[in-house]
Amino acid sequence: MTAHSQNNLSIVALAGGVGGARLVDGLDRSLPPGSLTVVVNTGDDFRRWGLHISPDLDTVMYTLAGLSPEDRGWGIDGDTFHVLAEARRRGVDEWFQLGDRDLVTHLSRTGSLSQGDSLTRVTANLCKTLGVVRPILPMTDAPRPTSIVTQAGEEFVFQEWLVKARAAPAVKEVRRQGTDEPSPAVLDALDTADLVVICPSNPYVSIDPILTLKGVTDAVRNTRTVAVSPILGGQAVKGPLATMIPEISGYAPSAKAVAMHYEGLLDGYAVHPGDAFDAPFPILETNTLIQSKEDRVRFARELIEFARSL
Ligand code: FO1
Repeated sequence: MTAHSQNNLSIVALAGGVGGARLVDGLDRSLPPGSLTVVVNTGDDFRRWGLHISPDLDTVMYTLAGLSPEDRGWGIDGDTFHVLAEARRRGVDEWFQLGDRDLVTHLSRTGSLSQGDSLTRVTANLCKTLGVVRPILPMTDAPRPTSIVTQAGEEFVFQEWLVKARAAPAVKEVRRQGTDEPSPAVLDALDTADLVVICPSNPYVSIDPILTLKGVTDAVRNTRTVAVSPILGGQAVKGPLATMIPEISGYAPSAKAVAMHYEGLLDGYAVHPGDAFDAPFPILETNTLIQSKEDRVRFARELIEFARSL
């Protein structure tokens, strides 16, 4: 940690999915301007109706814009689905629910990308139109799709496994294709960070896609890093992680199993009451359930205090 930053940490949060977005929202509400950069997984990105969909970028962006539904977490609160209903009326068997207001994001992103803009620039412009001032960086500007290899030997595009197949087929392996180059902005942010926060996101499909980009794990290892467990009392708040852990690692789902996955990277770890274990780094044991806005801010402040004390 650099001397100038004792009072004003420069923080990089690694995030993906709804859990990550909720912590990022708490950090956003607790930290002064200029002190937080969010690096977001784009391994979930895929094409639907010819449009470039970036579910995790949009979940973080809508959450910071105050547009996300609190219960579901993704998409836009109160959105309508007239386009989807019309497509279904015409016989399109559509399983991915794109809302009418949400579609504006995908249309705009796809149009700008097709004119040669980078995903980093496109994301910054989308954020601007929604009044989001925190820098939200896609982990890379090039495609890096995640796929799921099942124990039955099938390979699914990530969203087809998660949404269409309802994450039911047991997972053998998570694969990544495409680039392993992070965007220059991501490397710059990590280079000047005093603290990395690994959000309570799925380690296999949200955080690993970021960590496995060239130079990222080394940068994280060389920076003070705290993670927040996405497993609370053996359960994931949202998503398929609790079944993925035993399927992929052979361990029972626990905060400890996630920490073992991040071996060598953590200087501190936040877990839910009852989830603490003997670890070679300090553990913050506190209520990590952060659904409401108040809880997000309460927890983000506790986490920053904890990280400062390390
Ligand atoms: N998740 C679902 O379970 N069903 C959907 O139909 C769905 C649509 C959707 C549309 C836009 C968007 O940004 C996210 C959407 N999600 C949907 C969520 C998304 O599949 C996952 O939350 C993330 O990819 C997991 O990180």
